[in-house]
Amino acid sequence: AIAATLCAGGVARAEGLTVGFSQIGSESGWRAAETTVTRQEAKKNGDTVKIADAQQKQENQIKAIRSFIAQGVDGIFLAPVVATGWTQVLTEAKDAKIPVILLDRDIDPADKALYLTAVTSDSVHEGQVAGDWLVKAVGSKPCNVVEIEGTVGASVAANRKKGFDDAVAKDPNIKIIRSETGDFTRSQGKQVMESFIKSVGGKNICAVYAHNDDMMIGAIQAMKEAGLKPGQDILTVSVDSVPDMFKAMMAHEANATVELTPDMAGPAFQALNAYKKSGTVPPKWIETKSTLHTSQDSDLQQIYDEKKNLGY
Ligand code: GYE
Repeated sequence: AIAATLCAGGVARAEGLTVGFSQIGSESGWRAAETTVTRQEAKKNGDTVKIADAQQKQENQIKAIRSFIAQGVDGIFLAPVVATGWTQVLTEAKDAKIPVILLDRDIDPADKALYLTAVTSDSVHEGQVAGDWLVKAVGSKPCNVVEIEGTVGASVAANRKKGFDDAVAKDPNIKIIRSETGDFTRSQGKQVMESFIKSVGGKNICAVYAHNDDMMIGAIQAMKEAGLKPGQDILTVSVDSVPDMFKAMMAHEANATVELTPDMAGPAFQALNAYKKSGTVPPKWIETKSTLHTSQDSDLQQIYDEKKNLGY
């Protein structure tokens, strides 16, 4: 056992790290994939990850973080369900000298002293990419948009709304006529779309913007059940690029999705290892890419297959 921990020169090799990950839950296909990829990345790095599923509740996340602190983990990954209310518990982690890395969502107030780095996309930009796509797709005709928002209080929901609003505000033809939360889930996305169709009439809706693909997949179901043709009569644009969205685009039932990698943990493990083992301080923000895919692309099947191999 001792030999295994020695390098060629007889110098002790640093043992793998133990990381506690306070995960939000499994509300979307994207998040389930993020959890899977986190496990894979821990294994690849020779690290250990303990994952606590908070079932969408901040109080459960706070309990999990306190438990990780009590266990003396080497680092904590946190995907904050909502943006506010973290100062106290993150100060406790800081006092215990346990670095915290934010995954996929931000905190507010953005007290940068409370975490080592944040691995996230630019979620305002994601909304802009979605909005810019819609402006082009709509052309010069009037277009009533309904919006299905993510979890109330989550940084990404506020940001995806802002980016989209800014982009479509440039086009006087486009009007956002309804906006409601679907909490990032398929079932609520479907319910919200049903209520939009009821209140404004399917024929009066020109496009749907959903803050994630799962809600859009629910909305597509609602449109089909109401006898509408999503992807044709009603344009769709959403965020994540889960495999099922590629299926929907290949079936011409959806139009566009902004891709978000579920691999937030890879860069997080790298940053934590470099910090713990050589004191390297990472930048405060490690930004992941946002790529647009549309139903007109020729590589949809290929990307679907790649995603399926990745952890989805
Ligand atoms: O887009 C959505 C998930 O925080 C970026 O949360 C993440 C979002 C993701 O539930 O599907």
